Amino acid sequence: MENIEIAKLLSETADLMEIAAEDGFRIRSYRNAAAVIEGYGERLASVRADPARKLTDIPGIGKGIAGVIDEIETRGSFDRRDELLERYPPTALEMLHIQGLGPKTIALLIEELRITTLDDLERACKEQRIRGLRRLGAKHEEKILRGIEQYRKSAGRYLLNFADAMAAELTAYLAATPGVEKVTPAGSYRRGKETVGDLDLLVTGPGAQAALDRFVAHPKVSEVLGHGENKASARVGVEGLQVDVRALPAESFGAAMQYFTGSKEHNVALRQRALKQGYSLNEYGLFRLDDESRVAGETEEGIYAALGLPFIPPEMRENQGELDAPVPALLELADIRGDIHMHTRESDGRATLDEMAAAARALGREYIAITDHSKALAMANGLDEKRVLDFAARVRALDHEALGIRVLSGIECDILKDGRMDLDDEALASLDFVVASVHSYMNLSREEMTDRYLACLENPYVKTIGHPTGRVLLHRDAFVYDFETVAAAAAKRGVAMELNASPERLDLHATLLRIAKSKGVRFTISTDAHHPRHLENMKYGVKMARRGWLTKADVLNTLPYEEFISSWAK
Ligand code: DGT
Ligand code: CA
Ligand code: CA
Ligand code: ZN
Repeated sequence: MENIEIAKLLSETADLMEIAAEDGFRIRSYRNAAAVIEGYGERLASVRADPARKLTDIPGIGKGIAGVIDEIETRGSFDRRDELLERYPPTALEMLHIQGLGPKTIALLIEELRITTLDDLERACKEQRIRGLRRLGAKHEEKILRGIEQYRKSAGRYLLNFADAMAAELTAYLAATPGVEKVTPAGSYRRGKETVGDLDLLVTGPGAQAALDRFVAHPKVSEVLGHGENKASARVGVEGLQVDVRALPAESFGAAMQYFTGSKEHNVALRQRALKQGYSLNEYGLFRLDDESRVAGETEEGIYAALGLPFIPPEMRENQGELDAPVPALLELADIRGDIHMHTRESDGRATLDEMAAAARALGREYIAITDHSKALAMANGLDEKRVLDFAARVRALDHEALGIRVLSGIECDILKDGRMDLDDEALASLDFVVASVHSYMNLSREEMTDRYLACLENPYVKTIGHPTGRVLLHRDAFVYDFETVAAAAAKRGVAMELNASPERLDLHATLLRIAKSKGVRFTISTDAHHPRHLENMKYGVKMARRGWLTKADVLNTLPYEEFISSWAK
């Protein structure tokens, strides 16, 4: 059995153990082992076959797990998994992905209501059979129904950072095949879409077909879906992301990149334009209709140029007017100078101010704002007024020269239900930077939520609205409110809107960025980092900004520090 299959069995079993409320330590050891095995460079089968070696020599694999692996290699499963699968239907694993359903509730639903499919679960909610079960009420029924809907919409899609890691690994791997000249990602991933359905990779060079053979033999491939002369498709990783790899001749590589980057809608519009100009466009090139001669195909630029168009950046290829408007000079990662929304151990972050500052400096940032949570988020140990004043004084006393980066004292202040700020004016006034965010009462009516944001914009200390729609990708929909009205008010009040660069949020998204920009809004792009590593997520924010056609001038944290500080004068 391949490592990836073993890893998958362990990881699924850990999920089932969670539903069975087994010991947390044990569950973690299964998850840990699954991660180790997935990333292990050599087949476990060959370690087992070698009398000089033991599975337990691999860090992360103890005696218990080694025994389980032996069992898996001998009969394809193991006792604990079989027991759990007898108790719980396979749908239990799916149910874990539904927002609002924890392992305890799932166990209850299965044991008390004999729920075995998502349809069962949906019916039980609609027939109001969930209320009355221990701890559960009508609210849970609504929440589960919303969760099911969300799950059905998001099933089979993956976050951009996950696709990014897989794309980087596979691109490097394929590029190392002798005779491969270029490996390029295409599809929604190249367009920087916030979630991807599958990953599309294009390969060219005399070794391209050998690269397909190598691809299907990659240790992370869990299932080969197809393997022909010019294309191979497979599922990779425990998560089962589909990857399509295509081998292409050099003379049509540009045409293929254009075609397979999409979007489909952009391609349709482009083909229509080509036809009007007397050409046909397909994945092999741009051809004259009269004599079928090839006009372009080696590069994407050549194709756009032959059609009288500038090069259209992949992020703009969504058929949202990009063929008819001048192409703006889109924002680039190198334009970003500051990162002005991040957390430390003061609230729910994982590192200290010094550690965050050092990591941000290493990424070339010139300034950061530390914006821990305010007291309404008690679970995150949010700051009250006294702690805010102390913190502001502490930051004022920092030796910024020695730190090598400017640190702004800030807060991510909760917007209360009625739109008031969670902290008093004195506390807010002591800080350099205030992000105002909604983290509670997320299901208010459209009117109430609109009024809440409008009231918040009246506060003179608020500099930017954090993650303005509250969406959590694949999990939670955006809040419902009159976005245009709020954006117009923000522009008028000189309050910016945040583009939260966390790959779980990417909030605002492209459409709303364009609407807000049309209302005169300026933007901040921040990582909302809770760990130094998250500071690298800025690149996803920049991708989304490009999808929203933003330029450097639209984004305040592209300004040098002094100008950034003075840009908030109202
Ligand atoms: P995804 O994978 O759902 O996130 O979205 P895409 O855009 O990556 O879609 P995918 O993987 O099905 O196909 C990759 C690109 O190939 C797509 O963006 C445009 C092109 N393509 C695929 N099928 C068609 C088609 O039937 N017509 C046209 N014009 N283009 C297509
Ligand atoms: Ca795709
Ligand atoms: Ca595809
Ligand atoms: Zn937040």
